[in-house]
Amino acid sequence: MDLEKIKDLIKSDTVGNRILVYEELDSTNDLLFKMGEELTEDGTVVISDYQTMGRGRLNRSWFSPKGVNIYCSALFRPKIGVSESAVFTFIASLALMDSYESIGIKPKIKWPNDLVFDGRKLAGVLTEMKPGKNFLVDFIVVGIGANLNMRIEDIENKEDISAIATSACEILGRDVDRVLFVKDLLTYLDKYYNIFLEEGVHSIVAYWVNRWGNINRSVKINIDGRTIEGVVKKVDRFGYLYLETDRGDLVKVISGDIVF
Ligand code: BT5
Repeated sequence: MDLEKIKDLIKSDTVGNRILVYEELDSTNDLLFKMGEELTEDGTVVISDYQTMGRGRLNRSWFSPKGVNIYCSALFRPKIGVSESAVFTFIASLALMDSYESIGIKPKIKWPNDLVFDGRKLAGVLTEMKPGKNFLVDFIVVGIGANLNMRIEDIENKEDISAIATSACEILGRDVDRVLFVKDLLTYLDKYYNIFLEEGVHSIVAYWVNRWGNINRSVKINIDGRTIEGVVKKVDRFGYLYLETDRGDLVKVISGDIVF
């Protein structure tokens, strides 16, 4: 399988210092989370060519057809409080943005965890955390699903996905090299992880906010079926949004889905 080649290409000290590649898994996040309980090193990466039970947030599923996209997870052992773990979703989005830009695609970030192109979902991030002692993180598993060579015409029978998704090959009109894409992705994850280690959470939030580009813009957010609208005033170190509504209230949004 071509993805095996990635093991020879990554030379970083942290992200990808150990890479496990599988033909098939239920979910890369599930395997790495189990490994994390047994003291797996910071930066360990699991990649699978296919997932039978790929997961999104809130018990949603992540469609993971064989041999076309990237499904990978990375384990981190940062010294941060449990409430700060959302910064790893930001680290993954930044790495994904840079990786897609390297192949000529400029996606947009959709808070909190999506990459979209022309309003269609190109990639998603699932960050899961094991709490340790004293409200500190034991470990974090960041799962990344990146659509590369999946053809929307091939998944027309999966209407829930084909109506909202896109992929690199749909945008570029040609297939992309999955190995080179994962190489970039892990290299950029390592870059942003090191920025986080050297400069802290604030620096990553600042990079992310800058790329997101929605400060002082009006957004609509769906929260459990209710939509609220307001102007984004800030994003804090926990990844929460602060919206100013037209009544002048400042509302803190912890989770939800941005509506276009
Ligand atoms: C996400 O959740 O976007 C996080 C996706 C993370 C997937 C990776 S793959 C490697 C690792 N192992 C796992 O088991 N998971 C991670 P969320 O924001 O909840 O979005 C889920 C929604 O996206 C679904 O309900 C669908 O509407 C849509 N969706 C599912 N599969 C998709 C795909 N391949 N492309 C685009 N949209 C998809």
